[in-house]
Amino acid sequence: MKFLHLGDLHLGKTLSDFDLIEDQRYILDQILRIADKESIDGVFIAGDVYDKSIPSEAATRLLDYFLIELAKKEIKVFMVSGNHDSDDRLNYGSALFASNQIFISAVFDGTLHKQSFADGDTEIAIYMLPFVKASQVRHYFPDEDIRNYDDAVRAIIKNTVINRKHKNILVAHQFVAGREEDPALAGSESVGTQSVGLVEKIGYDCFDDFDYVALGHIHSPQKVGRDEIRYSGSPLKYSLSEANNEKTVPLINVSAEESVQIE
Ligand SMILES: [Mn+2]
Repeated sequence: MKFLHLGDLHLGKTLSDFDLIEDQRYILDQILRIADKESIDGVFIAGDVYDKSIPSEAATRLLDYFLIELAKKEIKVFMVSGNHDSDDRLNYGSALFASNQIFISAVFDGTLHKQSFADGDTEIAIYMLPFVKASQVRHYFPDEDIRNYDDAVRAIIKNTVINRKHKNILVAHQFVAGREEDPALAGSESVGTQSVGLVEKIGYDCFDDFDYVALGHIHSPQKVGRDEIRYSGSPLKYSLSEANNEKTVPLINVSAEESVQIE
């Protein structure tokens, strides 16, 4: 199966007084064209779907348009919440949307939910982790000592049964890094996040069970630790720190082969 990895759409964003909605529609149309041309089976949307927890009407119309166009092409959607999204608002209608292969996981309920698909002899499992803080996770795992983001995500994965014989993909919106300070992390969405440093970071080694990790949160496209743990980056430049970014759309080909192919 072939997937596009998107994140940090920030629909409804304005830069100062400049409304980006037309630029956002333009870039989503380009992504729809890529999806057509490459015969894409599914799209990951790794959080920060909207820019604000109460999105503008124009932003909700644009997401509606994008999801409907994908559904018309019978492209599956795997969407999780980011720190800019309201969990409950993004979760609206998710049980109904699932019947159109639009899978939304925006509220953490104690379980890392997955969707599984057979592709020939290959079973592909797509796990969706909404944006979580330690305080949202702790009470589900009373036996674990959960103090920070790293503890929280590790506890969730540890309490999830993952079959390594399958191709396992995770969609998540978190601040993931190596154990060391990584200069490649320049381009995070906020300087504030970077200055907090290791406290907010999740070590990428907790994702060893996954064949691909589709991350959102950092707006510059980059891998973290290994090629298969990746930030797609935002589709448009949303801050001066992204001025020199080359924006990309990772295309992930998951097959029976040992490793996933990334273009
Ligand atoms: Mn973001």
